[in-house]
Amino acid sequence: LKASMEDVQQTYIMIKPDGVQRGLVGEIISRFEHKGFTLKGLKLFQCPTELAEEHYRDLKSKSFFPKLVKYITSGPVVCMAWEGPGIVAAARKLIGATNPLQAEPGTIRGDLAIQVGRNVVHGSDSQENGQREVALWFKDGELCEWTQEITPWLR
Ligand code: RTP
Repeated sequence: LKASMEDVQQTYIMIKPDGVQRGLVGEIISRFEHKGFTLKGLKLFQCPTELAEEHYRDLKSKSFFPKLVKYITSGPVVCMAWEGPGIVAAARKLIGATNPLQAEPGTIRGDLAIQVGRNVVHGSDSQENGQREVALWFKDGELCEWTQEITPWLR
């Protein structure tokens, strides 16, 4: 699918506990804000074990699953719903490869992390998961409708 301004999507972005502990919240939010995407939901949240397990249910069989759940529940995370054209793939690009040592410089993980088990941020990997994860982490009424004055060169 070619990227187009009409292809408006939602994605779930989460700053993981290491990102919060290291004081990277502002920096990470800025990357998405500066790109021009629209923030629809935002909260600091202590994730319960059951929710972490549900979020990462596709990884249940992996050897690192228990460690992953422990990591995600080890301290507050910042939950975000973002909207914009082609945002699911674009956000994954901004975030960079899962292993921060393989992530390109200029990406969030490429610039800010060195360990796969401490890779500071999550982004939905498909449109379907974007919808699923936004619904999983946010309750009704926690998302906002608003329009942004977008400068003509971003249209
Ligand atoms: P995320 O879901 O967090 O955005 O990450 P991803 O799609 O880039 O990577 P995925 O394969 O879905 O893995 C989810 C998270 O599990 C941790 N992980 N640890 N070998 C390991 O120890 C290992 N592999 C993956 C990472 O925190 C990864 O982001």
